[in-house]
Amino acid sequence: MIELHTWNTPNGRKISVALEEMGVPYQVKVVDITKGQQFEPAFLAISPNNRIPAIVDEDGPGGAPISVFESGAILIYLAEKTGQFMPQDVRSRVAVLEWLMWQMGGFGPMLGQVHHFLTVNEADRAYGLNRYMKETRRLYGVLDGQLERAEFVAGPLSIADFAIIGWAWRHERHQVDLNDFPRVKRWYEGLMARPGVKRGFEVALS
Ligand SMILES: N[C@@H](CCC(=O)N[C@@H](CS)C(=O)NCC(=O)O)C(=O)O
Repeated sequence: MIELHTWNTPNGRKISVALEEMGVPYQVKVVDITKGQQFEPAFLAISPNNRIPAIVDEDGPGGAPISVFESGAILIYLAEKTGQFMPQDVRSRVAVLEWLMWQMGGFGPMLGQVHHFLTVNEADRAYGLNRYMKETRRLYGVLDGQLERAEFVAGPLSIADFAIIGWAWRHERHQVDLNDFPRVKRWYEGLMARPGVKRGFEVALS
């Protein structure tokens, strides 16, 4: 049984979606980041950067427990553990890692800045909101272009799709209309119709 330490956010949802799609049993351990629980010593012991998500796998390598923080590292760990959603051959694997890193470095941090600047008072908002909204739309355009060439982001369905959909799930919050990105819309609706993905978004994380 894997413990998933998390909260109801895009980064948290990536992992519940992956676990559901992989059919791995897990137990949710809620970390309420609105109450500062991410700073509690027991959580910092497994996630020293005080951010969700993190996992503890009692049955780690060699049968010994392992903890993993950073959602990208968790997705790679789970793919390697289960042999799912990450191809073995180097070319295909590189494509998955490229799009996973693209999400981790851009299609998440930049979208999160839009969420932030939408909450600040109007006097402080304009420069940041304009900058990050522009970058968010550029990233959606890059994704749309990739999905014109491939059914899923790296070819076959992979952990990169789970990482990206965690954030695309919040498109209304960062004020992106998916009708402006028709291939992203097709990909998004197709993934959201999958039973595993659905369960991953429905499971209670708070
Ligand atoms: N790069 C990290 C980012 C995780 C992250 O930003 N988590 C947020 C919620 S989505 C968090 O735990 N924030 C609490 C805090 O900053 O104190 C990952 O992908 O795991």
